[in-house]
Amino acid sequence: MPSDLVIVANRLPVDRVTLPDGTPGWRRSPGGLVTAIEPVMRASNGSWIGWPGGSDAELEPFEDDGMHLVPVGLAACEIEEFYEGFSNATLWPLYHDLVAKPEFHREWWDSYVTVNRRFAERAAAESAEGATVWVHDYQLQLVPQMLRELRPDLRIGFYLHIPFPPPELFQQLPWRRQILEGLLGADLVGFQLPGAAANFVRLVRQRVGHKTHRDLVYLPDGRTVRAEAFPISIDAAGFQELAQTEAVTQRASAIREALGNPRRIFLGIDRLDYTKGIYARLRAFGELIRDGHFDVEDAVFVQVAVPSREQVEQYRILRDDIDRLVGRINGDFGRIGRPAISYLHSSYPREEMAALYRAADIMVVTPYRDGMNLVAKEYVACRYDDGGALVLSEFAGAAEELRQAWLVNPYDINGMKAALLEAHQADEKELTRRMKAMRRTISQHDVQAWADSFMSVLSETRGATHDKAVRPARRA
Ligand code: GDG
Repeated sequence: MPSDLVIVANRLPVDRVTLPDGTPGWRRSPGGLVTAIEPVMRASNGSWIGWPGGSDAELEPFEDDGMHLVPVGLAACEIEEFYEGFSNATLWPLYHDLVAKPEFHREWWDSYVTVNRRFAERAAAESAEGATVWVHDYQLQLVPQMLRELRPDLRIGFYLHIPFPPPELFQQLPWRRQILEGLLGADLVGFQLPGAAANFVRLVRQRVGHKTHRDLVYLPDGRTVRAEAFPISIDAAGFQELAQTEAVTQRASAIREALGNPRRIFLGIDRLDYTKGIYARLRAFGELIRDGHFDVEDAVFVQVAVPSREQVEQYRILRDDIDRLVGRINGDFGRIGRPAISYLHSSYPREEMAALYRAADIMVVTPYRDGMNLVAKEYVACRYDDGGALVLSEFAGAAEELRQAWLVNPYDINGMKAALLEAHQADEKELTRRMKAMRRTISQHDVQAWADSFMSVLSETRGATHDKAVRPARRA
């Protein structure tokens, strides 16, 4: 049955897996997008279109835990060219300040176009007359325009979860104009931060030649597109509730016990990604031990690195680099039963994440560039005791809201060392003051508020037109 609300995202909120008895089944997949959208979907009975992972033959739509899920298949060569290639080795580094060098390949682009078209066609088929379609993220930037051509009756929103780069960087992309035009198929284009929305509007003016005013773009066909920031958040109450359960409380003490009850536990939890600054933060911690500021008897760093994009070369190189660094730091400073860094290359259930947040005294989040960073917000949500410290990169979107964190520049190792030390030495009064303020922010701006505000602006934006006589701006 066609739906009135359709979510289109690269991934379904479940992964195709082989169960222990050998039969195929589904497992919840981790990741920011899933964490953010799930509660919204449940509340509105919609459909979710996405890739189930793997390259199985086309799967039929199915119901899972109250959600109507519509799988879109990818062939093995599309996983390589569309997903690992154009999405994760071209767009991902380009949109994250060139932290790694983006690769430009024409075959990858062709595959990106093909797969975007498949998603658009699927969305067109699933949508009821006048339905709202919400397209997500950098893998699907052509879908809004393709979908609008197929179904002009739809209300289309697009949300970018990662940063949108300044024109100076975006202009490197050989297909810059096609991407901008793809996004302009939406009625509303949402970003994490106002700066990203401003970058987009400026590029549209310069590169496509449309007239713009503040956050509005005036198209020659009379349509108006709005570009606006909607900083994403988490299910703050849900996290707090989980953190308060007996099981999580006990597990948090068991973790501290297993680590030898050190005076201070530092924690990092990230997908193993070169944008997250894992290497630099571990180096800073290692140097603090070397310089005699910490002793492995009273401080330990727990780093969870969730396996990610393991087929992409840059990610394999990063994994090797971190393995070597951790080995060296533990070899130099660890003692029997007391490693300086407890390094875990694995993913964990939500309960274990909450227990780690509860066990940690200092949460260290140091990306070189991050759209938002939900881990920082989850840590704050779990600190219902108003304790714990957050060390946060200025270059994470979350830094615009969590002003009371110890803000650091991850490129400045000495600055990072100073902040880690300060957070480590802060007294309880200082910790409480900062954490209380951050908790207030998170509880007021949770994921429900995020989704509600996007949806409400989208419903006002749809159908907005302007006088077609508006003259286009000068073409760059
Ligand atoms: C992108 C943007 C933006 C992680 N490991 C496990 C696990 N997770 C969950 C965390 C958190 C989410 O995944 C990670 O979100 P982040 O925001 O930290 O980072 P990205 O994956 O890079 O997300 C980012 C986000 O989209 C949302 O718009 O904030 O900037 O890059 O929720 O808890 N969850 C479980 N086990 C794990 O091992 N259960």
